[in-house]
Amino acid sequence: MTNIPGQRVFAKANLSAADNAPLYMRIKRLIIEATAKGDLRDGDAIPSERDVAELLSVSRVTVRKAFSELVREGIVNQKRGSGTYIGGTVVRVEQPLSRLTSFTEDMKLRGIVTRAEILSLQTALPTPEEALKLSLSPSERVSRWRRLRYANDVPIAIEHAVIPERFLPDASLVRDSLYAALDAAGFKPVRALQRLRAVALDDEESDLLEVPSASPALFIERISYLADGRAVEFTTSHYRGDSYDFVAELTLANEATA
Ligand code: 16G
Repeated sequence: MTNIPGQRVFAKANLSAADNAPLYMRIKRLIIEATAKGDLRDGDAIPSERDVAELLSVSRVTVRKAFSELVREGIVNQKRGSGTYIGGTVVRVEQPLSRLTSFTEDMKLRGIVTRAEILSLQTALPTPEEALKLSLSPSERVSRWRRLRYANDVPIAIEHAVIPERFLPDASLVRDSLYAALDAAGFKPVRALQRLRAVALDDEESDLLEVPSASPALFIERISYLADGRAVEFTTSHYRGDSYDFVAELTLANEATA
């Protein structure tokens, strides 16, 4: 058995027989308590299923059940062929709700490497909803990008952006950043309205985001505007529920204006 930091936690452990909780829950609790006490830290390796089973005199099936729940809850992550480590694989990002930024800018500020995979790109007449959101006449064409956004190589959002063609006549110019392309064309948005709600991902979205089917996600709709008031972007996105915290600053309502 290799000597790794997590081994001490299990070597000292005593799964109290007086405890009524199922064994796998007691193993989970052991790991969670060790992280709370600082005995196990982010990035620490924990012993293999087989080693934990041996150290605690329990079956491997029990340990597997505890590990798979811990993975699902983002407390540990498993790297194929390498082992189990404390901490989730997904970066967790805080986005202030009052600043208009792009995905690329948001991530760059945090030193996170991003990329965008274009899942589909089309230019067509707007749907009635798109025409309404972007205040377009039904004959004004739009381009639509469906992109999978990665943070440090982990897929964290699916974005569907709709932009009137007149702002970006050559849709192929959009590489990693839509806002950079809009900026280069002289149409970077300066203001946006955003609404968000919780949803469960469908099977296709779960596959793309590499999470179990029906995992929770944030559905976000953004309409952004140019300084002259024209709508330039209508984007709907699904963000993995475990990857983004949206933070809003609240001030006490002034009684005179409330
Ligand atoms: C953000 C915006 C999205 C925008 C994108 C541009 C949210 C919820 N959405 O992801 O509306 O299209 O940034 O990013 O914040 P890009 O310039 O990196 O393509």
